[in-house]
Amino acid sequence: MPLVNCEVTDNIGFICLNNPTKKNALSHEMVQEIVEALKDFKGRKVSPVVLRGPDGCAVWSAGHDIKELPEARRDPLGYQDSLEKLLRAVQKYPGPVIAMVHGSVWGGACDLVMTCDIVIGDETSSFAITPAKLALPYNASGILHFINRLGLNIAKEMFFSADPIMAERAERVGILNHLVASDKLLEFTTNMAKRMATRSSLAISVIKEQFNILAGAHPMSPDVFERIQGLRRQVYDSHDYEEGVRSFLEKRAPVFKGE
Ligand code: LCV
Repeated sequence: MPLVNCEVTDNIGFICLNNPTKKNALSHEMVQEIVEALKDFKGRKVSPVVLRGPDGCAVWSAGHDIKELPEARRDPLGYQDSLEKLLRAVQKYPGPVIAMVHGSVWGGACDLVMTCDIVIGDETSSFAITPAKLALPYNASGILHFINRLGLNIAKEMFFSADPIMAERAERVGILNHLVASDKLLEFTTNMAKRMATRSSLAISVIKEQFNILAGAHPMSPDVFERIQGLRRQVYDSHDYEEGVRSFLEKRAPVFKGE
């Protein structure tokens, strides 16, 4: 029995979490199926992707599968943890990943939703980050997701209280891009995805990667610095850069060639 149901409509990919008995807990197995689906969609140049729960689900996802958390004295959210692999797969997907939320979102699933590019929820949606409930040390990249999205005070309140933020406030503080009535949620989300699907997928994929680099660029690690320098070097080594400077000095319009 698959743990996620996938379909493509009008080149929009839908991934539906489907393990209601375990409240869509993000087990290794479920994460593997989501990552495989993203790989398949990427190969088929499907974009955008909508990540959703089943119709009418009370719980969108209960977060990391607690039963799979390592015993004490091992990093419970290391780089190779399946949840972390899933977050990176969403960040790296070369197109918008939209979280469509009906129901409650817990723990690592809240980080997953916050890692998606756009979040659209209805009046039943709520969001809680819960390491404080498990006496679990969250990781730096996860905390950065919340700071980038919400600012320090809301992020601290969420981590320190582990209380769910309900739909209305979730829109106010920036977790939700849009709060939509539940009977309009799929139509609204699909229409937004359809509009994005008419834009340049090349431009969107490069702009998304720039967001990834810049959002993760503080503090600037050597790897990030060198990657940004490499991108900038492609421009300042180009004919167009020379042409831009020369045309200004010769008081004429530049003739750019895109190289
Ligand atoms: C495995 C589960 C889970 C689950 N794992 O239904 O953010 S961090 O750092 O904490 C990170 C490490 C993380 O994500 O940790 C997980 C954080 N998640 C939570 O704290 C939510 C835990 N779940 C719940 O609070 C309740 O299950 C909710 C409120 C989601 C739903 O409550 P409800 O009464 O509707 P049950 O609790 O009865 O759950 C139904 C089945 O799903 C399992 C749970 O053990 C139960 O399994 P059994 O039927 O075998 O007893 N389940 C729920 N959440 N995260 N398994």
